[in-house]
Amino acid sequence: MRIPERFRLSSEPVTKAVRGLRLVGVRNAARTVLYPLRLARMNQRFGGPQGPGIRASAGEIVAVEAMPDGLLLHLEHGIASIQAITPHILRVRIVAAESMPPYFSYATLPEAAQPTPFSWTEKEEGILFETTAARLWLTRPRFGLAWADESGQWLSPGTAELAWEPSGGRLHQRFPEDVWWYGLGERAYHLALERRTYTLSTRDPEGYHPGDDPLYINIPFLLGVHQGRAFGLLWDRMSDGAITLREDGGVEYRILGDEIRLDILFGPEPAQVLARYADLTGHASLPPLWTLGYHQSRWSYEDEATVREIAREFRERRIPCDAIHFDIDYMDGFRCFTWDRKAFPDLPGLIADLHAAGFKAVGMIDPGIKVDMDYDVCADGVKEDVFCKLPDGSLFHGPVWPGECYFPDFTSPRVRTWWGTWYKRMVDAGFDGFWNDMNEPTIFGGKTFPPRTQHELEGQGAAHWQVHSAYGMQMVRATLSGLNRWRPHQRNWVFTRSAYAGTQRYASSWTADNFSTWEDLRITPAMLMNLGLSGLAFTGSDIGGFHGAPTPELYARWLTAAVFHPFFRTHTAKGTPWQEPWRYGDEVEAICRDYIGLRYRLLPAIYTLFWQYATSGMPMMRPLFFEDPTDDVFLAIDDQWLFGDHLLVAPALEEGMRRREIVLPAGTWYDFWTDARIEGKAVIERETPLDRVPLFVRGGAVLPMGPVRQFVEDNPLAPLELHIYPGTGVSWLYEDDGEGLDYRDGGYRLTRFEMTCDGSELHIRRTISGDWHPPERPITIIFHRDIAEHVFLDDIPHFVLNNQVQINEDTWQILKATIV
Ligand code: MIG
Repeated sequence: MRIPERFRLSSEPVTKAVRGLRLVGVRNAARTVLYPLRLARMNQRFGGPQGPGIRASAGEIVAVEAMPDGLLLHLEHGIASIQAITPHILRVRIVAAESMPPYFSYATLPEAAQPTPFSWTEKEEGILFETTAARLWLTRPRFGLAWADESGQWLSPGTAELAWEPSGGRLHQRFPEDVWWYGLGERAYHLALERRTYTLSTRDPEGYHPGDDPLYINIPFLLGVHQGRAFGLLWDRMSDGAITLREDGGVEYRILGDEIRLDILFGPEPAQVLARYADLTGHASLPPLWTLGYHQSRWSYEDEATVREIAREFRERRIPCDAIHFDIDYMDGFRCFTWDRKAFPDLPGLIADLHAAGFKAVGMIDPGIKVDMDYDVCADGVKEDVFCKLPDGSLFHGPVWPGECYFPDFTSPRVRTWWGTWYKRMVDAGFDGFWNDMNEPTIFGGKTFPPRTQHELEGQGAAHWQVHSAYGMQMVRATLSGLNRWRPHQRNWVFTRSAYAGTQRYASSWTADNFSTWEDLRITPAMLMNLGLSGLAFTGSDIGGFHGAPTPELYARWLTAAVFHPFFRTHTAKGTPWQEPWRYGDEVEAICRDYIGLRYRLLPAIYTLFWQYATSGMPMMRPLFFEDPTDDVFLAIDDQWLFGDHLLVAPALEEGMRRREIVLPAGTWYDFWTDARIEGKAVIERETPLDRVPLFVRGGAVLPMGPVRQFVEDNPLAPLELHIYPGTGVSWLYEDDGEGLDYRDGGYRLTRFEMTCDGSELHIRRTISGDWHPPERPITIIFHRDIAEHVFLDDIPHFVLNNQVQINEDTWQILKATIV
């Protein structure tokens, strides 16, 4: 669809947008009766008698005021603003109030807003608001929105309904029927979101199956793809709501409270939308390298002897592992920041021994603080006035694991600082990373905080219902800043169960309480990809399933597929059988050993993916449509994915599946296992015995790999392998010390490989940047598929043995090879 001629207007210069009120026609001005809906009324829904069933449209635009960064629109019923945040991001706020309240958001960064030239022009049909990349129509007579990108293609042709209800707002926005939707945080659905209603809230389902909704994470961000052009919609409100993806393509949005807020992100490439989303809501930082290794967890390894035995088994069996997790039972009666001195008489000693064996320790911390005045955290919290209160001033308490608990108000900077203080004890005990659970927040009995629970909300004050979905986010913010205080020179790592838009700034996540079923395994890549398309890409699932017990086949399939997930951890519920890689017989143990080993062999490439994510918002696990969003074939595929720029993964995710079809996008691909060369676009078949995950490497790739390591710091002087897959393309290798912060000041080595291949002449230009020097390890250059006959590095001939070249100095700039 193109913009009709009547909407094409000559752009007027920005200087026209002088401050001041412009009335839009006398007829409208005479009807300036502002809608009386106020926050107080919203509150009534949760307290006093229910107001009358008012449903009113926002009405017409009554007056327009030019602001430095956009327009303020006085409506018949409410007020709206349009702001150009960047040329590619427009912010729309529609508020049921007489004046525009100050902007506040936990999701977005103030520094994301740049001075952006814009223009606006009035027409009978409405007002056209333009940046260099976006066109937004503010329509008349009924106020509504329509927008198009720079190509002129309509992304949304208009508003069907914009109304205030007693409890909140409703916006029904039209989109083309053939739009595809993705993202929306954590959803137990397929990648291409089906047309249905999704709840916007954070909840603990205590176990979920595909199709259950909502879950723990609420990221109200949609990625739309229409005829190959992508765009993003961030509906930034922390109160409960719902999004209905309609059959006709439209989106119906409902939200509690008096503001509808929509940030529109323009593309047109999916990667551009995600980069803009990361600039808007914050980039994840580089995690410590060990977090990319294999993690072993269960609820719980209950005492010292068990933890020691698990660690010993990994090392004796030569199954690589970097981290052992301590679930809630390590605590003393579930009191956070304590440990059970009977089960763990010398926890610091145990963790020191784990460290000596190359393991890191990850400890769980929940938000609920046991009501117990003999417990220092509780007594101090009461004294320091950090816990959430009810409107009558009493402390809110509710039952979770420890019994009745108080809950810190993480929306207060003072309370966040207090919370961070307690981590000193944990850091001193030796814990390396932290796991924040139950922070939806969850109260036993399927509950959360009462809606009127009071929050400080950065000095502004709010009731719980207004900030519900951001509680977990603010908890991990507090956790991370505490850790950064106690370990200022180290990368600190937290992962969280609940999250809101922007949480990637503070934490990673996982998809929590799934089941040991094939259906759950099947939906996992889709869940992880949609989280990545919502900015929270460092995530994974409980390998083998949390509730229940996997068969050996299911465990093997889950673990081998999870090698190619960002977070790689086995975890299981209390009362289930042991769930370590050696519990399923020799065959599965050997498969797990090999595939966890493969994860470690791929670490140089995987770490580079995390660097890409941190710098550009590009998720590690990418849907196939990133290759070509114009071809419908790719839009729904979610049993295969791209792991970074150059790897395509297509695991068997069904019981008994010994063969499967694989869609290869355009270009040249190499079978990782056989070096067979395949020309895409093609549908091929591969055998999938239990020990085989079909894996393909893009032609033109330099795939950096290393040896099997038992943990990431093991064997630092082993050779770096550069695997060369002939073709044309650019590859990256990012390296640094893996744990410190020097990388922020140039303490890294970034290598760029640019390969061209013209028949038998293969050419690679290598350029490096950054100040860090990798350990002096040898380098092995390994040619795949074709025989390398003559290899020159900077014009010096090198001897080729077994299609490999060994070099000791990592200095070359040009590689030339003759291949046959
Ligand atoms: O009410 O800490 O999702 O991973 O093992 C259950 C015990 C609380 C839920 C987490 C799960 C963890 C469990 N927790």
